[in-house]
Amino acid sequence: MRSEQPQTIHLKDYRAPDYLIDETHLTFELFEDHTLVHAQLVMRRNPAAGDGLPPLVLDGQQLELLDLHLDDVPLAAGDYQLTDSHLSLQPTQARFVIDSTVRIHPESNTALEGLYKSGGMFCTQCEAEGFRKITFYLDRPDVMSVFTTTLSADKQAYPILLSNGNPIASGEEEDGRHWATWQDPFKKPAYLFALVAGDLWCIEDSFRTLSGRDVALRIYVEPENIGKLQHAMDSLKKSMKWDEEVYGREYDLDIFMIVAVNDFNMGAMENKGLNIFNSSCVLAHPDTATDAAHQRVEAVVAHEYFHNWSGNRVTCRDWFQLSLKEGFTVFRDAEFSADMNSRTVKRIEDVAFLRTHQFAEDAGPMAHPVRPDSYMEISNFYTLTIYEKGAEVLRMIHTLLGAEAFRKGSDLYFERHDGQAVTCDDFVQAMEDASGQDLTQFKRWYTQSGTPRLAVEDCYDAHAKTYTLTFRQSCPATPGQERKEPFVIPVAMGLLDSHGRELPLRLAGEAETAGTSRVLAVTEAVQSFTFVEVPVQPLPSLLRGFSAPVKLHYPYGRDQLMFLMQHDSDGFNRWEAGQQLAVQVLQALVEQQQRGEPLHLDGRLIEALRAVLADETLDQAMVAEMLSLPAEAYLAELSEMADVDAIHIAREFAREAIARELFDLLWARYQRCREASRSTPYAADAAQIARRSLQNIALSYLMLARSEEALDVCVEQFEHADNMTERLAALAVLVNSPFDADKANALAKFAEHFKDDALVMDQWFAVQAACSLPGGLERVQALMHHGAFTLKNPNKVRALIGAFANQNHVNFHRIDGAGYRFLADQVIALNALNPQIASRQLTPLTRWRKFDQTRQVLMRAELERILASGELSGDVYEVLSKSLA
Ligand code: 0A1
Ligand code: ZN
Repeated sequence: MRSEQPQTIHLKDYRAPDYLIDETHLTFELFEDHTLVHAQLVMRRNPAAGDGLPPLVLDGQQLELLDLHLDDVPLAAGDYQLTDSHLSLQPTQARFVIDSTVRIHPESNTALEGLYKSGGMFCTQCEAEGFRKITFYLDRPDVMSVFTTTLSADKQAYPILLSNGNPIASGEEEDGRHWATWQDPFKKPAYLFALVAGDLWCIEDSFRTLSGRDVALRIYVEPENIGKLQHAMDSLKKSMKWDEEVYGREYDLDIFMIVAVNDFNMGAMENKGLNIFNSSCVLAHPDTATDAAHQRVEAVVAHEYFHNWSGNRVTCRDWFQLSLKEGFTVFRDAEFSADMNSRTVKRIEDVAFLRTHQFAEDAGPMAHPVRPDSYMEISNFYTLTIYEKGAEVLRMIHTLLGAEAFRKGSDLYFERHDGQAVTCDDFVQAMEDASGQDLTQFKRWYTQSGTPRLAVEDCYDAHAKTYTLTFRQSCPATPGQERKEPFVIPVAMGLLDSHGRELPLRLAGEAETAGTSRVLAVTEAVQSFTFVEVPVQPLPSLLRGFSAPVKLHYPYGRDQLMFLMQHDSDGFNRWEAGQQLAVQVLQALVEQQQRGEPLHLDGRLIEALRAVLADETLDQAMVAEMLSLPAEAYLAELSEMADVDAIHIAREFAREAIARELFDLLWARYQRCREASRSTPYAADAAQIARRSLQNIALSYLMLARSEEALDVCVEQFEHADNMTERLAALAVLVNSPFDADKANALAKFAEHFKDDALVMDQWFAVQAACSLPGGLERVQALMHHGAFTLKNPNKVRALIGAFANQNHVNFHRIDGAGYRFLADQVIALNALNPQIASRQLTPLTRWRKFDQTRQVLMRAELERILASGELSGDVYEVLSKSLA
């Protein structure tokens, strides 16, 4: 909790640390009602930080100091200063050893930061600044040390004792306790420290690296989940191989461990050699996890594994550089997933997510650059901008340099900076040095916030056979940044003739044509590109593969979009044309609704989808993506002022029309998919995942017919599916249907069957929380009292409160403000338990500027009420103060 106003920390104030820690020796004595931590720090003056011996200021919070020695001499109260965040003392020599003993209370740590208990096990979360809640330390990523860790605990309750690196010794004590010592040979910052103690089982495998070393792989869980680990293990081995093949990166320790814990603030954490995962990102079994969950496990296992190089071997100098490791690692895991699954579908999913959520962040009060200039609470900066936009920045470098030069750049980066804590500038420098390209202007992507807008006009000169594209870029003002300089925007593009054939591309002044798809680098505020020898008026396909995170505006007509849907050689842009067509049609419906007119749907949307459904040659996953209308949240993001009710009505109207007009086609495809499901055993492979996604979206349309025959197939799928993907989809469709008795029956059966599986119950909560039928808030309030719900488990909070506030727009934005009041109450309660989770749940309220006057007033009032509610954490305070500014 905050005892004084939180301070803003600025990048410009960065200074190298005064002291370094060469060795860190830790001893943990774990007990049920407290833990003793002894730390021996072998320190020296940092030669790079100047002369003299400044005071040593160690970070430390919520620590009860029991004992302190400097070079074996006990220090008395007058020899040091202690505040609630620091311990200061005066060294007398350039080299010295500090010994401290503190008492901490993991058993009552509900913030899940530092050392805490999740169920019956001890575990840690130290990124970003959790280590200071474990012991007094220089808790900053540019202080890297070699760690040796000894843990001792009751042997029966905690038979497994783990930490980073390799096990080097273990033994028993007389009183039923035992101990183990681990040593990590690699220097690391404190945020990568981890320990685990518990009654855990593991599965074991091994991987032979490219240089022929055998690495032991272990995944630990509580015994009841031992049968749900194979998918994570397979994903880990694929990741290790991929990183060798694509980036030349070999694993470096003899053992790699993953531990699954139930209470975790984020997805997972890349602690050196000992990754700790939210169980939702490790456990996967066809009976209990959907295809999407399987894919998430694969992606998160890869992400954390890839951090071993992009994050651990080369780490961040300071937390302003967070995207150095996160943007790069998200880019790496996205490419891995693209290689393991369908590349186009992966890109569609990522872009839909980015445009809906990151663009909204960029347009809101918490907007910040990929490399922020300041923050109050670093936990608030694990954002979509740092992660997802950061990955887009890396993707653009990849696009501009080409795969080969990019690989040279990453090799140079890893080689040059191995064992160091560096900056985003160092990364870009390596890319420049390896490629010979100047990225000075490109670096504005790191420093300027906001989503650029790119407007495009074209002109065909039939006489001269030239075609000119003119780009105009601009970027809206964001907090602290009124004016922006032009970005470097790579625009991948092609030109289509009236038969849908791709035209060869040659720019004026070029000697030869350069294929039929190429990248234009837009660098000026206004810039034209003229193509020569263009035989006919072409239709441009722009921003292929979403080559830059911008809002593109080209005045496509609906017929042109239908044409691109059919003919564009770029799969992503075929989908994008369909989305733009749907957006245009839905926006027209929203306007009709706002004017009080009867709704009239442009039949071209139906015809376009009919063609998609009828085309048996298309990948089923693509068909499913193309049948999915843009989400309400995306339509809201695109609006100047979001009319949640009109958007919901318009979108439902369109879905019902599609269901009615295309019923027979949907029915036929559904039946064939379901039949294939019944006759083939489940596998989480790309072909089956594609089939199930088509089947499930078809089912959701069929049920809009509200007919008995649709209900029958839905209930059949719910009852007889042999996997969670089909079962949960059927449940979700039932929950959103008017068949109250079947719905209640299905919900009750599901809960009875899965009541002991926390992750499945999360799905059960989320499906109900997201249901847009009237009465949503009351249903959520009732579920808060369900025996399986607790505010102390972040997954439960996300499943019920998060799903309601983020996915259930009509109910959350109820015009009487009750949804807002509910969320504010939960944030106030969470603030006292878990500030990081409290602050994250606040996000929907921070977007108040998007809504009408009545809602704005109601939302602001709730933000003000939280602000006035008492002792606020720095996390919540920062978000509130920026949102109300
Ligand atoms: N580095 C992790 C994310 C992470 C960040 C903070 C955490 O606790 C506050 C936990 C995990 C990743 O990128 O996966
Ligand atoms: Zn990460």
